[in-house]
Amino acid sequence: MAQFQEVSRQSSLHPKPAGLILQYGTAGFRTNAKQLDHIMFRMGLLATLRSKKTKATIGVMVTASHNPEEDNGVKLIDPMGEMVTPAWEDYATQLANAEQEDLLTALKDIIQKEAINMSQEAHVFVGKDTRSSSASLSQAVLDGVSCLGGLSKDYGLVTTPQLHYMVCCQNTQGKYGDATVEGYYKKLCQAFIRLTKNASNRTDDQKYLCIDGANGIGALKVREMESYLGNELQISLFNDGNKGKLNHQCGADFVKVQQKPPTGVEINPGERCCSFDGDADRIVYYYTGSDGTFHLLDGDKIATLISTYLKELLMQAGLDLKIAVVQTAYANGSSTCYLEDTMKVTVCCTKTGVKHLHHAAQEFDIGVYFEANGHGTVLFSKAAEEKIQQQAEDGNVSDEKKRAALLLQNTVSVINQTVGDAISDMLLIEAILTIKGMTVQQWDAIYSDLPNRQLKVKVADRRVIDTTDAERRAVSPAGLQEAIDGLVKKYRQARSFVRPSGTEDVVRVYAEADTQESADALAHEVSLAVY
Ligand code: 16G
Ligand code: ZN
Repeated sequence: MAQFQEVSRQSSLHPKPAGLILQYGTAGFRTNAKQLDHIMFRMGLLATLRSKKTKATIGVMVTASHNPEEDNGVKLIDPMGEMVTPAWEDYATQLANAEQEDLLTALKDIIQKEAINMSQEAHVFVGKDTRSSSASLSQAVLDGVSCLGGLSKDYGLVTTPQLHYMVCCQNTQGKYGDATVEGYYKKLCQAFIRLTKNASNRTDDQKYLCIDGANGIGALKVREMESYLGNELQISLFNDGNKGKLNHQCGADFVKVQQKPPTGVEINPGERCCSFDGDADRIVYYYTGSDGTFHLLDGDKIATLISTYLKELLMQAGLDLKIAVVQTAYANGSSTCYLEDTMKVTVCCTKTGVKHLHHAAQEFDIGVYFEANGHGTVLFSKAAEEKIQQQAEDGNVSDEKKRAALLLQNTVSVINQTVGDAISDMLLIEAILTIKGMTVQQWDAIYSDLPNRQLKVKVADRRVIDTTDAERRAVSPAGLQEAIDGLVKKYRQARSFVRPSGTEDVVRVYAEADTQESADALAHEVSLAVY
C-alpha cells in the first residue's frame, strides 16, 4: 500500500538510534530531547491508528512538564481527553523500540491485532510547550500523521490541559465547549466572573494574585487570558519566560519539593502566590509570614478547600450527591484525617499517576482528585450535572437553594474536567476564596501539615521494589517492609513508604512525623534500608 511506502520513506528521515530503548511511562515518553525525533514520528503514526480505531479525534502533546529545558516528551490523549488505555501504552512502547527495519512489521502488527480499518478517516490534534526542541519535535509528529493519511490540526503553543480540553470538545460535538483556545478562555472566565459577582464586599486584596509561570507555556497563556477576566482578577506575573530558564529554580515542582519560594518572584509578606509547572497542569499556592516563614498550600490543601466548598453548597442546594476525595500515598496524613474525621467525606487512595486518580474519581457523583504535587481536578457524573441543572432551573425551590445550585453550575463550568489544569484550578480556588471571604492564611489554618521529607535513592535496579496497597507497602525485596515498619515505630505520628519512580531511574522515599527533624531522620534511615 502507498501509505506503508510513505511510512518507510519518511521514517528514514526520522531514524531510530540503534539499540535505544524507551518506555511509555506514567506521563508518556520523557527523556533528553535529542533522543526523541523518531519517537515523535512514530507517535504521529500511532495516534493516527488510535483515531482510526476509535473513529474520534486523538491528541498528541509534546512536553516534558517540569523536567529541565533540555528534556522533552510526548503523551497521547484519548477521545474524552483522558490518558490512553494500558494496551495502547504497550503499543506505544513496542512501536518506539522497533529497530528501523522492523518498523513496518510492528505497525502492521498493531493494525492486525486491533483490526483497524485503514480506509477510516483519522484526525489528530497536536500541541507543544515552549521548549526550544518542541517546534521540530511536533513537526515530526505531524509528519507521522500525514504519512498514514491522517488529518492533523496543529494548535501550536498550548498548555497540556488546553489540548486535553480541545480533544474532548471536538469529540463531544461542542457540548463541552468550543475546541478553540478562545472558547476555552471564554468558558472558564465567564464562569469565574459569574462566581465572583456573588461575593459582596470583595476587597482589592482578594482580587490580587501573584503567579510564578515557571518560565513556561502557562505564563504565555495567563497573559492571553487576562483580557477575558475583566478586572475581576489582578495578576502579577513573574517568571514569564522573558529572562529565566524553564523550570529552573521555579515552578510548582521546585516549590513543592524544595518547600521554598521560587526565585524570580517578589513576594511581600502575607501575599497570595501560586506556581504553575512547565506545562501548566499543576499548581501550588503559598505565602510568607511576617517573620519570613514559608507556608505551602499543596494539592492536599487544595483538595480540602474545594471539597469543603462543594459539600457546603450541596447542603445549601438540598442536593444529595456523594462526594469523595481521591489521594495518593503522598497525601499528608493530616489532610486525610481532616477529610475523614472532620469533613466526613469518603477518601480513597490510589497509585501515583493521573490516570489512576482520574479513574477512581469517576466512581462517585462528585470526585475531587489531587496529588500532593498539585495535579488534580474535580469530576462530576452526568447524573450529578443534571441534578444540579434541574435544581438551578426549578421554579419551586427556595432562593437559597437556587443560589447554591447556580453557584454549583458555574463551578462546574470553571473546572476543566478532562485533566488537572493549573489555570482552571487557579480560577476555581480564587473564586472559592472570594465566595467564602477567606484569606490564604485562613485557608492554610484548616489543618496543619505534618512535617515531611521526600528523598530519592539511586539503586542498581529499581524494579526489585514492588509495592501493594496503593504503593503504601513494599512486598519485595523480602524484609524491606519489616525494616520500614521497625523504623517508623521509633517516631511519633510517623509514616513512611518507598516506591520505584515511574519517570526517573530512582527509588523515591517519603516520610512524615511530628517534627521536621524526625521526618528528615526517618526518611534518611529508610533510604539506607533501600540499598
Ligand atoms: C508523572 C505523573 C504525575 C506523577 C508523577 C510521579 C501524569 C500525567 N503525570 O508526572 O501524576 O505524580 O509522574 O512521578 O500521570 P514519579 O513516578 O517519578 O514519582
Ligand atoms: Zn506537568
